[in-house]
Amino acid sequence: MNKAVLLHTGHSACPHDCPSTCALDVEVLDTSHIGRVRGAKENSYTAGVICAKVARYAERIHHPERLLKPVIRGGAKGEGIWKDASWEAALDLIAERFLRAEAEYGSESIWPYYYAGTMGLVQRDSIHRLRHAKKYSNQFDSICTNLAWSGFFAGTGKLGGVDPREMAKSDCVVIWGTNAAATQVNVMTHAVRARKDRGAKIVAIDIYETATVRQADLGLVLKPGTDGAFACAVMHVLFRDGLADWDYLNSHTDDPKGLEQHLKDRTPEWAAAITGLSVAEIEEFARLVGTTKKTFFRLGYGFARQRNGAVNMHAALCIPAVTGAWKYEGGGGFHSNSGIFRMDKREIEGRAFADPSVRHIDQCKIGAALTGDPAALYGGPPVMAMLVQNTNPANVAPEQRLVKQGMLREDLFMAVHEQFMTDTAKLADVVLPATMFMEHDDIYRGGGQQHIVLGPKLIDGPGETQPNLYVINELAKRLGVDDLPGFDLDARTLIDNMMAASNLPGFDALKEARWLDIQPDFETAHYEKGFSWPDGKFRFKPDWTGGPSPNRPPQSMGLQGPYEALPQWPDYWQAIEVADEKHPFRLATSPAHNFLNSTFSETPTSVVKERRPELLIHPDDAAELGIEDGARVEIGNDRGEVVVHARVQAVTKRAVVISEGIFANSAFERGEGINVLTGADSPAPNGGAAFHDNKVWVRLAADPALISPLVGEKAISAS
Ligand SMILES: Nc1nc2c(c(=O)[nH]1)N[C@H]1C(S)=C(S)[C@@H](COP(=O)(O)OP(=O)(O)OC[C@H]3O[C@@H](n4cnc5c(=O)[nH]c(N)nc54)[C@H](O)[C@@H]3O)O[C@H]1N2
Ligand SMILES: Nc1nc2c(c(=O)[nH]1)N[C@H]1C(S)=C(S)[C@@H](COP(=O)(O)OP(=O)(O)OC[C@H]3O[C@@H](n4cnc5c(=O)[nH]c(N)nc54)[C@H](O)[C@@H]3O)O[C@H]1N2
Ligand code: SF4
Ligand SMILES: [Mo]
Repeated sequence: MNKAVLLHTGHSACPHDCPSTCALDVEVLDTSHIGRVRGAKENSYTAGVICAKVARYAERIHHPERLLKPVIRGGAKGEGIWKDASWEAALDLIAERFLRAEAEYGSESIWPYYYAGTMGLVQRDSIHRLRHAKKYSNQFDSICTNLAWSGFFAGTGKLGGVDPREMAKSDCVVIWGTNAAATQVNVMTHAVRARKDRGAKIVAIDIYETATVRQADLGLVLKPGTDGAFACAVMHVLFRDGLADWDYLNSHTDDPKGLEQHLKDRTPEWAAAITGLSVAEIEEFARLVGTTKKTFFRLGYGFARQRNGAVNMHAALCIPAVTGAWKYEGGGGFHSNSGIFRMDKREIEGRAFADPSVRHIDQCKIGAALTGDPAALYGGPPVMAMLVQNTNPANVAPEQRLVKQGMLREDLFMAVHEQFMTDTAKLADVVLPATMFMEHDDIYRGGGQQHIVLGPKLIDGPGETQPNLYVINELAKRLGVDDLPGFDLDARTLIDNMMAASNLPGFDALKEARWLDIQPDFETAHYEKGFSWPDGKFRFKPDWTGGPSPNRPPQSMGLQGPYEALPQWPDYWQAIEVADEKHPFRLATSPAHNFLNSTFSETPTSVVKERRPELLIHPDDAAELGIEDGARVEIGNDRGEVVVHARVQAVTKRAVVISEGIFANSAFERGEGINVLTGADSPAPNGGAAFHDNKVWVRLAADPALISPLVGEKAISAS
């Protein structure tokens, strides 16, 4: 028990990459310690509820293994020998190596690499100011949202939808392809309210019995990558049984007659064979959503992490357009609100100095890029130096063997700014200690809701930790670009300037108000006056390859994947890794309840609760392979193989296996994580990462001594 007394309750926002962006009340114990963290009761979306891992944030912020001092590599790469350094010396070294790479290979040989460790607009996005000022290589952000966003936007023309709080006013809430009970607990808060207050039904659609499926009134477990087939059969039934809203279809959609015709042979029998669902399940769901007008479709990211994911997202989104659910309060669709915030980040990102001729490198293809694949380098120079901030690619990126092999290159210089000695930091030349969100100022906006929430500094960071902004501004000085506008500003001024440019209140006003609710009105959120295309019609027949789309790669990269083969209408598009004789199983790497990507894989309670990397396998499959519960099993494909422990449970369809969570690579027997098995090939049309779409073989693990040494380890031991 912490004996310190409560100094005051501080207010903040959860900075993690979670659609909920909870408003937080924090027990501040003294100038450097916090106690419990709670969800703000007065915030209408958070509604006093947060996940357990953030409630016990004291475990993470006061963790004994936090990085406290800059260190410089003292032994071979990855060997783990470090020398303490002053900030001055560490930053000087980074600048010297960046300038050397620039002189020898050009500015594009430096690749600042970032992602979503913090979602704060200042601390996350200031890295772009340095990038643009120095004409360093751009990053094409592909690891998370591309497939889902492309699919949603293809229908509506905008990333926005029904107010998520309206879920509480629904008669049926369909939670599709998101394990909300684990990944965004607040969805459950509002859905359960509807069930309590008005007897609403909750439906969950996943590929295994998740916590969300278990809490649902109707749980549908289908085969991975088959949601498009399911959605088509549902719409077939809606048209067949007179449950389509023709008034709505005629006024709000592009070609409903064409759609009806196209779906004629997409029968429940056809879909049952593809999805593994029964005809009765498909009919039941179709009848439910067809007769319950106030049905809220809460569409998640997870079911889009398949190579046909954009098509599946769009197909699911077509259903409320057929039933006309959008017309009703509590009805319609929602995926992300990212299109409703109009915040002017130009100064933070230094967009004024961006040079359109500078290349982009695909974030997911970091392995190929670092190992010199010309296609991944887009004709530019090799990557010779990196600043990695806010992300852990050696663990979370696909094609992990290539990523590690690249990072172990003797001639690559890599600086990592981190809170912990992550898998990525371990492979660095310089590691800089970072503050956590309560130790610096920042501002956040929701993805799964509609608030802008301030996160002011509440306590001092430990040791010599510094915020991301400090690193960027200090490097700018040493790299000779600090005379450009923006580099002399602190976080509060950057926030004030951004808010002023966006016609929104500044830091002090927001500190008082804590958050801004910028929910668009009913008419806008429900697309009453039309969808966001020139003709105002929802598109059943999307323009996948022309026209605008969020996450569209820059022109120099072109469209991605087999985009010519994209189906015209919603359909089952067999672009996934179909199981074959050599790889009879389909593997998904779904999120773990107590981690957030690789974050929290270091906190004691999360580690205890998640235990060890495991594989959920169906009892009938396990029996055929002679695998007992708890056995060491090896899973593999052409990209590699890892050993995990079997958990024999009847929670999936046959031949589907699930490995939850992104455990640290060191949690695996051979020091290689689950992303050894995932691919970095680009799905159509806008790239992305198909983390849940892997064909694999599964077998009882052989004697470890018989297994060949791995790329990363080999390189480490050879150097
Ligand atoms: N506890 C926890 N919370 C998190 C995260 C975490 O790792 N752990 N990650 C955070 C991040 S970065 C994000 S982007 C969000 C993501 O949150 P979600 O939107 O929930 O997306 P995913 O985590 O990718 O997967 C969600 C579910 O989709 C299922 N799924 C996979 N393939 C298919 C399919 O083909 N069809 C269907 N119907 N379902 C499928 C998976 O089994 C999983 O249960 O969550 C955030 N919150
Ligand atoms: N197999 C598999 N792989 C996946 C996924 C999956 O479902 N399955 N999900 C994918 C998805 S959706 C995503 S979004 C990516 C996410 O991947 P990442 O963006 O890499 O997210 P995290 O793993 O949470 O790592 C964030 C890191 O940032 C650090 N950090 C946090 N705040 C700060 C800060 O203020 N400053 C600095 N310098 N560092 C900070 C944390 O300590 C942490 O190590 O992973 C992807 N990888
Ligand atoms: S639910 Fe998501 S946003 Fe809320 S506290 Fe947990 S991780 Fe943060
Ligand atoms: Mo994500």
